[in-house]
Amino acid sequence: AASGSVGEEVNYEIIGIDPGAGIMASTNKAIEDYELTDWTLVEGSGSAMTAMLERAIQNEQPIIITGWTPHWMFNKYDLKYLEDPKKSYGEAEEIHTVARKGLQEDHPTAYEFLDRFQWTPEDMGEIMIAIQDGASAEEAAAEWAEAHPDKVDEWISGLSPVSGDSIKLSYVAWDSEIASTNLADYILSEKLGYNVTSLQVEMGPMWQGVASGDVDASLAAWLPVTSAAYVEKYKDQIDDLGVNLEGAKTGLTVPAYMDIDSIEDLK
Ligand code: PBE
Repeated sequence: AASGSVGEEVNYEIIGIDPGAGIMASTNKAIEDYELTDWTLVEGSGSAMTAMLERAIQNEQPIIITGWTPHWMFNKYDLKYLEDPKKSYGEAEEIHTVARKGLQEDHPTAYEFLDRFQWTPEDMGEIMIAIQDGASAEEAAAEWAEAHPDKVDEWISGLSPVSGDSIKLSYVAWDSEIASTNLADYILSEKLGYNVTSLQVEMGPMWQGVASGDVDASLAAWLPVTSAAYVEKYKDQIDDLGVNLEGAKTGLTVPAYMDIDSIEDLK
């Protein structure tokens, strides 16, 4: 396609998600880096974005979205990332678990589990696809845990269960974090005896909650690029427990049938 036509076909709109998400900041950076002055990044939510993607694909229409992996949409649809030669979205991302200061002393069993917890994009994908196929997030997480006792044992072996201590997790309603947080919630409550509350919040409050100590932990810290603004702001007030998933990625995403390959083609 001639380069100008893609913009006209999609009304110069990139379909985004919740305004606080890191991928929105990266996309605004891409708009600057690639001088996409005519383009608008449309705010919404992860679920509104995937609904629009589904509709576009059913009609074989063009659409440009803010995509990330792990995400079930890459399993369900034939999608491609647009190349990003200027690295507006960075390189590979990893997802870290962050905790409030003092969690290790106050709840050593929960802390040790959260510190050990690490899985793969394929593992996370199994829960996301089960949810997409109609299971509730709680059911999908419980079924995954019961189907992978070897992995769960690695995370909890030798830990002493507690009797009903409270733990608060927080997460944003992105499909990847719905999967990880529901699994951690299940293991902490069913295998380790905690009374777990998983709070669904916006991204700013999620970081602020861990930094202030109102929340014990979050499994949703995408690094180094996606959460950079929050890490910069709160790094001295949180405890970074390290990677829980390697091989994540963010970027502009289109259906494979679209005749463009690079963000540069949008100019
Ligand atoms: N995401 C999924 C998040 C992190 C997890 C890529 C939508 C973001 O901040 O953009």
